[in-house]
Amino acid sequence: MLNVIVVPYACRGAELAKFINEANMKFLKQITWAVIFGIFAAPSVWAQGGAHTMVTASDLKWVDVPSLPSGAKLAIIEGPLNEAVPFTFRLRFPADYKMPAHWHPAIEHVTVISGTINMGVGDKLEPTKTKPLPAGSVAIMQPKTNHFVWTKEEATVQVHGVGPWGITYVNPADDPRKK
Ligand SMILES: [Cu+2]
Repeated sequence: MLNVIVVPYACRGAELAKFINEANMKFLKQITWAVIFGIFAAPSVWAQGGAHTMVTASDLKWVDVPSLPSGAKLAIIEGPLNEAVPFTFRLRFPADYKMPAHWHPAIEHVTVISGTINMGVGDKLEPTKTKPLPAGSVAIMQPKTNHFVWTKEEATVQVHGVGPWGITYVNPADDPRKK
């Protein structure tokens, strides 16, 4: 996590202390966010506060996702995910990946960028009850709707919506954060 503090010109004494304090608060907020979502390296490409943002694929910072079964990678484009603001992120699933039934507190818009994912609705992952979604496909899941995903090949999806975001597994035993 890179935290660059730029000290403004002619800023000294109490002002400097206040400035550093504010920078620290911001840093602490980032850490809190990282702990909540179990992400330990905050990407530096976040778009915040309505700034015009242009991100190329090579700008993305891929990190592990402790809230998902191991093997998936996440890259945040816009956030933070735990606030009531628009968010955009990408998830990359390896081949033969299984994401057990789960739900989200906000609408989930999924756009398949590459590969094919297989998605279904229900309380339990059933590979025969899914629809293949190849690159270019879109899925829109309503809040608290149980759904599941599996892959045969590596696939990347982009997820966007309005936070706060989260994931709850139908069967708590499936939650890797509790293992
Ligand atoms: Cu989901």
